[in-house]
Amino acid sequence: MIRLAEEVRDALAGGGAVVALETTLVAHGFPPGEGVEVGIESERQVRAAGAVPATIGVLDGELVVGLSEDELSRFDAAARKVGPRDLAATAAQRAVGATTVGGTLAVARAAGISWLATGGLGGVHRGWPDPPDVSADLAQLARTAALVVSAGVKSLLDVPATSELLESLGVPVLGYRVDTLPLFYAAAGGPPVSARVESPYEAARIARAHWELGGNGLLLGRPPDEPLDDVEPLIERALRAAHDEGVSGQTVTPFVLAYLNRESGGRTQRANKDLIAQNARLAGEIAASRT
Ligand code: PSU
Ligand code: MN
Repeated sequence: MIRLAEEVRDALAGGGAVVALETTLVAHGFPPGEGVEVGIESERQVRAAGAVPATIGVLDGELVVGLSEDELSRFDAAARKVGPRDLAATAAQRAVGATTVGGTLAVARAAGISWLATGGLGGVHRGWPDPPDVSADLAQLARTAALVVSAGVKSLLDVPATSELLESLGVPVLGYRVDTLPLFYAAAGGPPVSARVESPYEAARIARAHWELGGNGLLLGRPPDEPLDDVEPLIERALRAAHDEGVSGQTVTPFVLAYLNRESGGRTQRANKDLIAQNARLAGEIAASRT
């Protein structure tokens, strides 16, 4: 059921550096057509760092590890959003499945990939327990020995609550040259990280030590190079609009992202694209660093 691209298989067999990339952001994170470009740029960044990208998604009945450009272009808004629980059904039903971080981690683990890059991790929604929505990304990270590089968690979530839950689950939250978890668009103001790292090499060393101890997932928060520090009021307005218009569940994130993009004159979307590329680059550097 799992199909590895030849390049990925060869790299893994040679003990080489491979970085898993998700497809939910490709299919559902950007306006039609633009997500694929973001996915391709992430792959380029991983390569520039000296590692091999493995973009993961469900296609034609298979869990594909290392989608080709043609295959990637089939991930549009019609794709299912696939978390860990959805992988088997999506493959068996031969649907196109865009994997979340959680879904991607589950496949990466089966393929033997230890590094993953994304924009923002899922987590605890604001207002919990109403809605009682906690992303499956967290539980999957807690049971997968992999390091995820992100700009923190999705902008619309409750970041302190997510950070507390990660602590309960025993997931180290590292900060890349910062002492607090980045807030996606914004760099400062988040909860403290459990350890600060100064280099890709140090991040890789900590991850391997954690795995040697039987630990599983780690999160590494990398603040965007050009943070937007004034979007929080806009996020609150977007969430109120979603609530007022009865938008809930899986459709909240696309609604909020589109709202932010429109109201910020495109600034949030540019920032989102940039930080995804920066995270991919860093994940590539960590994967390629020899420890
Ligand atoms: N961050 C974004 N946009 C997204 C996501 C994260 O800015 O679309 C995706 C990621 O794939 C993440 C997923 O794994 O949302 C989490 O979704 P949920 O909260 O439904 O588990
Ligand atoms: Mn959710």
